[in-house]
Order: sequence, then C-alpha cells, then structure tokens
Amino acid sequence: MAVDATQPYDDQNIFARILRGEIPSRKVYEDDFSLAFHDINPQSPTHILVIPKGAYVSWDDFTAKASDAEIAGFVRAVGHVARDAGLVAPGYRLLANTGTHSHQEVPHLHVHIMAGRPLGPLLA
Ligand code: IU
Repeated sequence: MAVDATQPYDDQNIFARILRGEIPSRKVYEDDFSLAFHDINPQSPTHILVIPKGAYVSWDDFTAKASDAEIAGFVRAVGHVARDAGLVAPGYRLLANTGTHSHQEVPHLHVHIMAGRPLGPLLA
C-alpha cells in the first residue's frame, strides 16, 4: 500500500528495522548520517537505496525537519555511493518517491540509485 507522506513516522517500518540491525541488508556504504544498501528487488543491474539515519517519512519530512548537516551529509552520501560504484561515466538515475501518487511503499525516506543499463525516458 502506498504511503501517505504526511503520516507520523512509524519506527517499526522495515528500513527503521534495518537501521537498528534487526533485519539484514546488503550494505554498500555507511556514515554518521546515511546508510546505503542494495534494493531487495532490483529494477536495474545496479539498484541501491540510500537512506538517512534520522526518522524521516519522506523527502518532504526530511527537507522540512532535518538539520543542514544531515541534509548535506545525506546528499554527499548519495553522490559518494554513485561515484564509488563507478556510475558517473555511464550515468545513473536518482528517484525519491514521495507519498501516495508516487507509489512510495516504505515510510522512511529513501533515494533510489538506478544504473547499469540505458534506463530510457522516465515515464517510458
Ligand atoms: P518505494 O520508492 O517506496 O516504492 O521503494 C521501496 C523499495 O524498497 C522497493 O524498490 C523495494 O524493492 C525495496 N525494499 C527493499 O529493498 N527491502 C525490503 O525489505 C523492502 C523493500 I519491504
């Protein structure tokens, strides 16, 4: 079911549980502000999710409430993960579904990094 981006944070959501180490993930990167791991159901040869460590439902929640340090750290982490995976030259797509119409499924902000094949127009 799609997430309402205005809902309160649910600390039992699957990514909160991954952050607490209650559920394993295939970790790619971690720093003070961010965790990156492989998507469990990849839609492209490379499909990595980057999440902030703070409790934010969505991009909206994050950009409204997170500190400048968290936002800067998170944005840098996304760039770092893509660079480190060698995705800059071939190219990659960033996606952050936010709320019902976007079909956001997990109520903890995540940025998708998708790459590894020509992805085509966004709405193809
Ligand atoms: P969305 O933007 O909320 O629709 O994306 C959720 C993503 O989380 C989706 O690509 C799932 O495959 C992925 N995911 C995951 O990697 N691990 C999980 O345990 C669950 C979902 I549930």
